[in-house]
Amino acid sequence: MTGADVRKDFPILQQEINGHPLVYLDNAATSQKPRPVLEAIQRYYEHDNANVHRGVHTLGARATEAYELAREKVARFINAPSPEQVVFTRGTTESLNMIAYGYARRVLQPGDEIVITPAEHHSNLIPWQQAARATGAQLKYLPLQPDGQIRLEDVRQAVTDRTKLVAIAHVSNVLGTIHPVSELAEIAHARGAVLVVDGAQSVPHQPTDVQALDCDFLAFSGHKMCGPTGIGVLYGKRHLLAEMEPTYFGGEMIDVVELYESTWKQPPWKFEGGTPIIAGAVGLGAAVDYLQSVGMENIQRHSQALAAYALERLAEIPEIEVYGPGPGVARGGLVTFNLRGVHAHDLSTVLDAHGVAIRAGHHCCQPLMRILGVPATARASFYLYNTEADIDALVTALTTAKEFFQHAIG
Ligand code: 7TS
Repeated sequence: MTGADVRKDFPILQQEINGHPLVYLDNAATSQKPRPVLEAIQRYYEHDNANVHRGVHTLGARATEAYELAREKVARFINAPSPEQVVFTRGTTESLNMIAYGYARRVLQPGDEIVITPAEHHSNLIPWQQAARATGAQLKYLPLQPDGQIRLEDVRQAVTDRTKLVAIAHVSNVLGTIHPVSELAEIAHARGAVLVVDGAQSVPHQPTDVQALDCDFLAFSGHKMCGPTGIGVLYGKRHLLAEMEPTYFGGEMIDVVELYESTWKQPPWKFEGGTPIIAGAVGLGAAVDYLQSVGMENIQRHSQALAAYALERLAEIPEIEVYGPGPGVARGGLVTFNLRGVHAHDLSTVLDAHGVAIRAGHHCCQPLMRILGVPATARASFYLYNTEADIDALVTALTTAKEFFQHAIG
């Protein structure tokens, strides 16, 4: 049950934009929210709202229960060994920064190495740049194949006894490349390094099993998986979370506070200083329920089938250049491209006039844009409620845009 069957659950999709039915193809930036998620948030505020872990009153107990239930749901969703290994954060960016501050800066020594790829989202690149600067460690970039894939032999060569961290996106937000996380974990662990996985584009789209992947940390955002903005997750192996320092200090996260020193709660609570994102967690819990009711395997199959169909249809327009893995290679549910001679921003403006929402720009991946040799690209990204008809609408709008920009294309 995907595509047209679930579309009715998303009120925002039932509207026209510029006189055309909305075709929302910007899901890699953020997904839309189904009614059960919207209702869960509303219900929480209407019936249970209170601060958590404090008041000894009924609402406080209900809010705490709802918050911790959401943690259990997320833990099951990624097959974490225990809910205590799920830290609620504001999103992927915050999760990665927390690892960089609380873990990486503690373990990195001058001369140590952090292995990453040049295709990382800035959120999985700048925190490591900063950690390297602060500690005297160095960033080491894996070479990319022309379609954005990495080769395991290059990884084996790059990861040495000096490597403390390997950080990589499971699925690239620009190229859709899927990286072999469990193989990377094996290579990293053989050298005593820790594997950080940016799951922003993978967790929403495919079944995730952190134990099978054997990643040490996993970061992802609720808003890309039908949940609200402002809530995300940091999963970590138990001993690493125990070793990691909190980034924020204050209420909620302490055990005993003395005048000159304090001690912290156990993970995950020591990382959740201040009033946590309670309604956000409740919304994310409802999103997890919703996605599981559709089935993550179904969602994965659906997004990948739409990406394959999009590749096929875009190939009908010879002036369009597509980036990333070619047909027949597994990729995430997105397609990145350019119309020759036309800036992606101009292209997306014309598409918007036809009700088609795509993302244009550098997608927070400036180093990758330099490798591709372009200032920007257009990107259509799919989710469970998209249909082949959405892609047909995209292609029709692109054909119109091509005529509109004929002078530039030449
Ligand atoms: N990592 C990847 C791979 C991403 O795609 C994104 C967001 C992030 C990290 C950061 O997530 P946040 O929720 O903390 O912002 N990517 C995109 C995108 O491709 N277009 O808009 C946001």
